[in-house]
Amino acid sequence: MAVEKTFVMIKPDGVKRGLVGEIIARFERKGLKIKALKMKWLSREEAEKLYEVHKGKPFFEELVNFVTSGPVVAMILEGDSAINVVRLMIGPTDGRQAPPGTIRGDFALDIGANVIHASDSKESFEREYRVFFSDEEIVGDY
Ligand code: 3AN
Repeated sequence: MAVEKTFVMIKPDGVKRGLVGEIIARFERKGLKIKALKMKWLSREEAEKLYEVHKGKPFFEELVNFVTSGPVVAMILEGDSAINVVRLMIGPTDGRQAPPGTIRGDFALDIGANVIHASDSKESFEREYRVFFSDEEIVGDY
């Protein structure tokens, strides 16, 4: 399989609850490499850009309000099949449906406040990471 990069964002609920270290530790233990890492409080414009595919959906306003309600921690992870591997590790969107052992399954009980976001495709990755990082901020091989 191919080495890929993916974009991950620990949402304001995850940051406020002190789950940043726990979540990053899971990705490191899995063998994924951190290629960029940043804490940031998103503006409305940035949040709308990040979630532009959901524009027009009934939960869009709530989603933008939530993701701008506190700082988030964003990162780029790299590894074999990283996009799919990270999606499996975070679990389904609704924390109530997410299996134990997944990040949402272990830490979320809600569909909106679900602790973490991760890109679902190469196209999403390409769009999403640019909301946070310039190409110069992605470290080289180590
Ligand atoms: P995922 O984050 O699992 O890829 P998406 O892309 O379907 O889920 O949804 C993006 C974000 O929108 C989710 N992380 C979630 O916080 C929010 N969301 C999705 N569906 C709902 C909903 N029905 N009500 C409230 N928020 C939602």
